[in-house]
Amino acid sequence: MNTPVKLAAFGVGLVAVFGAATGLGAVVGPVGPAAEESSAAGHDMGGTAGHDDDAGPATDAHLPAGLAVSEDGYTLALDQPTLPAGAAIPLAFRVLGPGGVPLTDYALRHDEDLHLVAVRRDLTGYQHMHPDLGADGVWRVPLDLSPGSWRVFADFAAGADGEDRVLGADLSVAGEYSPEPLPDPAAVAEVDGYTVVLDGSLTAGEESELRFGISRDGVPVTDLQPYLGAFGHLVALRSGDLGYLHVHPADPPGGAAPAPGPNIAFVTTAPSAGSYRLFLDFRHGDVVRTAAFTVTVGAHEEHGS
Ligand SMILES: [Cu+2]
Repeated sequence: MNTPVKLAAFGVGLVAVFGAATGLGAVVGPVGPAAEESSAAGHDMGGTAGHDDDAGPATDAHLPAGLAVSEDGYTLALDQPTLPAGAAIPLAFRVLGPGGVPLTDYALRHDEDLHLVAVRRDLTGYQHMHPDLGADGVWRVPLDLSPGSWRVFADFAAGADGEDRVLGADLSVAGEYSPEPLPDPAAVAEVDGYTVVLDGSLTAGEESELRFGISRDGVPVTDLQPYLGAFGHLVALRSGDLGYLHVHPADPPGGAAPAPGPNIAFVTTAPSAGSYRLFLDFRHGDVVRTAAFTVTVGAHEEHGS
């Protein structure tokens, strides 16, 4: 496993050196440790390119998405870095593509060109929205904002390369701010009379399945409505830096079609031990609701070999 990693790192160095003469240097980035870091952060290379390590378990984990405002030449540009508190406050932003041109060509992901997730940095106030794109490349969406420091994520794929990307930007909301502690880990969440029970656990660096069972007044819900091409949509954010995890619906056993409840399943890989907040969106009775859970991710255990 070490050889391809070293070759990749070597390749980056070569391009950077040769690129200086041809103008490619700016695209590749600086030479040296920073280049190694951006190479590891910017691509899903399945490992830690640029690190000369002994492949310990912790370094196998992918970095979460959403930690950067700019990546691979794509930049999330908020029209205003500060907004007032209130309900339905208009947020306007662009995704700038290579060359700084507002991106207007997107590849659909989960039925949408772009998913916008806004969350206060204390992991309250979560909103998963689908903004409208103007012909000028400006996305607009109303947000309910309380005072504090917010993180805004744009989850999208550009039509040009179809790569999934999540960019994150800070948004300050003026006003008196009372940060809330992260809720304790719990396997049960209540929302609008629905009870959602989480089964399964996450382990750092290992693909794990999470299952959610949805009931209402003690009766399992078996007529969930499709939402974003699935019966549920899950976003996981790491406490501490709001690293954003890609979570995918799990394939039902035996190739069966997913059932409209009461259970929905997802797979993801947590990049590290620590606390995460999970936000599960599901649609029932034409209303989308969000159940939130705090989970503790355990460290990867060494497998004997
Ligand atoms: Cu979405």
